[in-house]
Amino acid sequence: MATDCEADAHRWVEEQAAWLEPKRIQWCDGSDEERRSLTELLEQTGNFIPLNHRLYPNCWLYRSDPRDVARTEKSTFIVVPERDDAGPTNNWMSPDEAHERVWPLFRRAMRGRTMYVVPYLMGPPGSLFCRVGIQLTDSPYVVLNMRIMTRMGRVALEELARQKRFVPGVHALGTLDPEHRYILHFPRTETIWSINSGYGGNALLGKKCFGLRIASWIGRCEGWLAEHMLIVGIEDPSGRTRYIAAAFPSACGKTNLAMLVPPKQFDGYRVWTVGDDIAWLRIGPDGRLWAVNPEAGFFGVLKGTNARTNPNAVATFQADSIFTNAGLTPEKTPWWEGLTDSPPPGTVDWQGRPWRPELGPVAHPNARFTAPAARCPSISPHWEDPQGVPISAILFGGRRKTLVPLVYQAFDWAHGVFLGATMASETTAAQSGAVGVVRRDPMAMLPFCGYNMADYFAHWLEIGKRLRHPPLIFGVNWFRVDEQGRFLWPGFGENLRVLLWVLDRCEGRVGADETPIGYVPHEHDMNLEGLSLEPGAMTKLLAVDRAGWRQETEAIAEYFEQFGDRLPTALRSELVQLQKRLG
Ligand code: OXD
Ligand code: MN
Repeated sequence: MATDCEADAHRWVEEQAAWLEPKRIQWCDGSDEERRSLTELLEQTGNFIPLNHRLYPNCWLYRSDPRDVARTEKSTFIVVPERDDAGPTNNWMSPDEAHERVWPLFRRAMRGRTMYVVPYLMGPPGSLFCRVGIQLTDSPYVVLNMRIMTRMGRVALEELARQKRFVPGVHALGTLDPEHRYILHFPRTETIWSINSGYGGNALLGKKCFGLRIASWIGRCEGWLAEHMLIVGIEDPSGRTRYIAAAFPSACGKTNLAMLVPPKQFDGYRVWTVGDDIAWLRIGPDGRLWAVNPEAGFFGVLKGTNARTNPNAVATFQADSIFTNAGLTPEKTPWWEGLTDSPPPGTVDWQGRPWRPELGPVAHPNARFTAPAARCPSISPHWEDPQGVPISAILFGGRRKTLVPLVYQAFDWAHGVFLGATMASETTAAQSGAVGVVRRDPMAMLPFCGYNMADYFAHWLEIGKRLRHPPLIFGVNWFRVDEQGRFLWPGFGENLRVLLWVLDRCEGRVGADETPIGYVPHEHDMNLEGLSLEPGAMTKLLAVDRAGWRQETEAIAEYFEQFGDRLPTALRSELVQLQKRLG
């Protein structure tokens, strides 16, 4: 006997099929057989190219449409009756407009094509965090990616029978025309529609659409958090592991931090990867914050990834992975900027053209790998624990050339929420648009919050009140440069030094300088052994430039304006106090 939820799912699939009019419907089971047949089908298109199976077993290179290479934030909408409920930082559409203007684009959108029904899980099976999504799609590439990024197929159908509801998502490739591209989220009905893109966050609906935008709204209603955060465990030589969750905007090194390899001076330390992009966090019965990674794979940025910067990622994507928009060497291996010094002669670029420097980069700057988390050498033995892992510290980081110190600690939870709410970063290639412009990206959730950002801040403040043992909150910035534009901090594995200071603070083992912006490390409390920095670099990295921060508070005041009365008074008062401390 089908449960109500299963019956609802079947009814919904039939209704959608009547509108989309696919030639056939295929329910995906996640089997190897299914993967093989989808792969064969895609290979026939010429855009899905088998890689050298000796060097990259079971790996493929995919070339997307050149107009469809990154998340398109301008096409991404929160659909709720009142504009104010989407808030000033989201694109808003009314449900009526969505039905009148966007739903007709889906009419017969799958004509002559197969509609894949992709049941998937977000969260480990059997966990309180676990949710079911069902994505309809006419893209076999999307199915193959969802198969890596989520627990997909039979396991999700089994869970469906146990759940009361699922998150429906309809995805159609359409014409890929960016002018008619829409990624719509209906938080009230927990529904997603996406048309005219087949790329990443626009099309793999489990990730940003469900995992963050819809889940952030569900979390608000149910009292938990869905965040754009990596989760990493640090094991010390005594064998004790503590966990940190960290929010950074796209393409700021989240995957590298999640898979960090300790520098050689840190013998006996191990770093464990729990997740690299999304954390769902709940208050545990012990009053601490517990986190799971709801995904099952990594959709990481290739640019700059190599055996030195991220050996764990390189080992992860060495098999069973998909490379999107990388170049291709004559040896049939993928190539991207930063993999080696220069591409081997005869390399073709991400669009399949024999590469010449005039053509621009070999790989698209937002070229990605899709790889199973279970393949990662540093994957935590606890990454699928149903209750998640306990979080000792939360980091908020951005890409800032100036002003923001390497690390500083918020005075308390409310100040930490202020710190997250006001973080800013220079834009990267992960989103369409200009690169390198400083924009406010609160909690790195600017493009991912499914409701009014001011209410989201209030929700964070509420969570803090309910936490008996809240994690400490820190700001970090790996991207400071000197007058010549050179990075002051080496980053990558060396970031462990910062994480250890953070954990020392959590244990109350070290003091700090109380500055107007928060607690800043005493240089002697950071383990800098074996690190060769420019003379004076540490002083610059830890300096608090009062005049610069005074200007920053003006920019923050202006940015807060847009939230009007909805901005929690606690944040306004944090700003006033900061201004006072700055004098
Ligand atoms: C991502 C992103 O793909 O943040 O993770 O853009
Ligand atoms: Mn991300």
